[in-house]
Amino acid sequence: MPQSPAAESAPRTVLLTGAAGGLGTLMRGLLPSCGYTLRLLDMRPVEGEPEALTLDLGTADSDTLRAAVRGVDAIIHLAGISLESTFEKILDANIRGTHALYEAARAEGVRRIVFASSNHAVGFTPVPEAGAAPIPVHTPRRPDTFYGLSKSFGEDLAQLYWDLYGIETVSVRIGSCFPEPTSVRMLSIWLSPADGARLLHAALTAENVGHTVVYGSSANTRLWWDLGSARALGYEPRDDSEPYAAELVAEHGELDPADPDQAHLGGHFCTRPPIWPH
Ligand code: 15L
Repeated sequence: MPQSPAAESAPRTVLLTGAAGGLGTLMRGLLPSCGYTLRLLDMRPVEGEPEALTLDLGTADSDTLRAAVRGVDAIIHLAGISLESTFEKILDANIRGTHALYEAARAEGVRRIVFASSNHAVGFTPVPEAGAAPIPVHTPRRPDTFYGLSKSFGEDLAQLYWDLYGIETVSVRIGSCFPEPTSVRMLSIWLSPADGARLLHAALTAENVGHTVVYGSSANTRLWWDLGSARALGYEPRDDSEPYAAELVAEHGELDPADPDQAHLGGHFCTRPPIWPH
């Protein structure tokens, strides 16, 4: 079985796809302090980063993609449509794009990828009742959108490239990574940006991950899912959404499991998903 690189050869130069997006912008600000040199890539120009690569993973030719990944120690793959869209657009950006990136990684010998999966890969999972066990990572996948379906595909692709080629992936089912939680649902799935960087760092440096699926959130008091597989990578979250709870609950009320907008992990993605604007 292929082995992870030893700690002394832990990734240092990392390709960050989706660098111009919301999460990419937060992470490119934070990851250099963990010791990484980032190569930035996005289909749009990255503000203030003239050396960033501008290319569309879904349509770029294989030589261009190979050149983009050549020489990096690892890839953090955030690029793609991050809300709901038509199946055709999701197919190009998220499914073809992710496949093309893995092919380039295989061809260039990149051994570790951190894949931005999403809670929407399991979005139709019912919200756990108070006192119930947290949702495990091996819960059946129940995508809530074509977007969630593409994340489910990405997790399977990662498993295939591990089994076939020994390329390791940590698939991170990210909750809501924003500077602050802005809804009562987010109190359960919030990933503070600082914890996000800690989790990506753990996913890049843990040894022998094979293909590991983790949930991506802070240590929230109202957490819905099991962070065990993330902690096993060495992730130690330091933040908790609870200080934001009183104000959000006063404004919106507690979640109502009888409300179809609030009954599942994916929240309103299950009923009226936000549409990707581009
Ligand atoms: C996601 O996967 C989206 O990319 C992000 O924008 C949030 O909406 C998040 O899920 C969420 O569930 O809050």
